[in-house]
Amino acid sequence: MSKRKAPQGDNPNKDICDILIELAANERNVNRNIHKSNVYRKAASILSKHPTRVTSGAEAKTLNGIGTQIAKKINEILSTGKLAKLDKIRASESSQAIIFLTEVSGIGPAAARKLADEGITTLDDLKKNEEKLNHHQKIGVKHFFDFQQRIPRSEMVQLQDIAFSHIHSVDPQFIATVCGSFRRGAVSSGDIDILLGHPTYSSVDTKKPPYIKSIVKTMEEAGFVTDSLSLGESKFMGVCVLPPTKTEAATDEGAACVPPPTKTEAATDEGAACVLPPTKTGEAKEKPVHRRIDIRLVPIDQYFVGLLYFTGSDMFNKTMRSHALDQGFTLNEYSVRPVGDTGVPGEAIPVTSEEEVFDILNYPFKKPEERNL
Ligand code: 8DG
Ligand code: CA
Ligand code: CA
Repeated sequence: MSKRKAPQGDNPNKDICDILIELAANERNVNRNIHKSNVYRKAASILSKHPTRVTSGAEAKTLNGIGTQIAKKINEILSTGKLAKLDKIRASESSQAIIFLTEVSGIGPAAARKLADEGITTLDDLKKNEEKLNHHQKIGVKHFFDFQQRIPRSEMVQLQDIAFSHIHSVDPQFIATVCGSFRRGAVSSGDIDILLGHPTYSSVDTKKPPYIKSIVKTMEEAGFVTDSLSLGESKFMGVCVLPPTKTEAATDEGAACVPPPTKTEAATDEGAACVLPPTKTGEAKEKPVHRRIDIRLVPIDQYFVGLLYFTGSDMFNKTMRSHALDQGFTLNEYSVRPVGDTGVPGEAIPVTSEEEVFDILNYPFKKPEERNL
């Protein structure tokens, strides 16, 4: 999951949600208690959709997904404006270091603790200790500030168009969908998630075709993909970037760089930032930001179950999986299968659309935009 989450819009309980999200990050990254982390995340997600300000823990507890412990914390926040538990976490240097380190792409909770124990706690420390980092983590450090920024939807559309043109230049028969938060209609996304299928590749084929490698090679040659984090037969994780615009290209050659449009002396000092000239709309343009890209190849008979899974949200997936179990089915990213009396899953049920999966599970169809749990 990408580490930057979308900002919440109008939310009368935003302060409480922010605290719960911080507690969730602490449980996941510092205590490595995924279950507790998910309990806090679910509570924050439910509360963020509540239309009015909650006035007590008891009121919050009437919402499905908020239990006694969280209700108590809500009472404390409402009466004191803060939470002692969180103040303690914030005061702990080692917790703060671990939480920061896990913001770097490729550094998980275990690696973060190890690095923090060795006294490596800042971005500078990471840069000075590159030999302790694996390839993915080095790229995470290199693009730290870029990866912190969410991708506006307009740029997602551009990235999608470029990615699809490369994919279809390899073979026009590929079926590709940008999933994740983009497919759920988000105004911004953490990364670009592409699901890929090909009509001639199905799960009966024992050998995986080298599609991903051919596509990534094409994207690298075009300068669209700049770094690879991992490249396998069914999954690529990497970095991509929009091509520079004409003025940016000129600047890169040192021709069109102008001083910042400000009259302060400091700004015209030697070494002051070089900004790109205003575009036609009058806005100064910045260099394109490097973005995380994931491409997953799935057999065509698993495409629609994969589409459902990779569209998410992960909270929605959890809800759907538990609903499936209630209905006597097991659902994952590969298949939907009936579970017999013995508890052993049967054969995958063939599906040719997302709607069919909802039908099988007797769950009212939700459009992607309705899956933002
Ligand atoms: P974002 O990138 O805008 O932050 O959000 P996202 O698109 O919803 O999240 P993502 O981390 O890029 O994951 C894409 C989808 O993959 C997600 O919506 C649902 C599915 N997914 C899960 N569980 C997990 C998981 O543990 N890790 C990842 N990477 N994906 C998961 O359901
Ligand atoms: Ca995503
Ligand atoms: Ca992703």
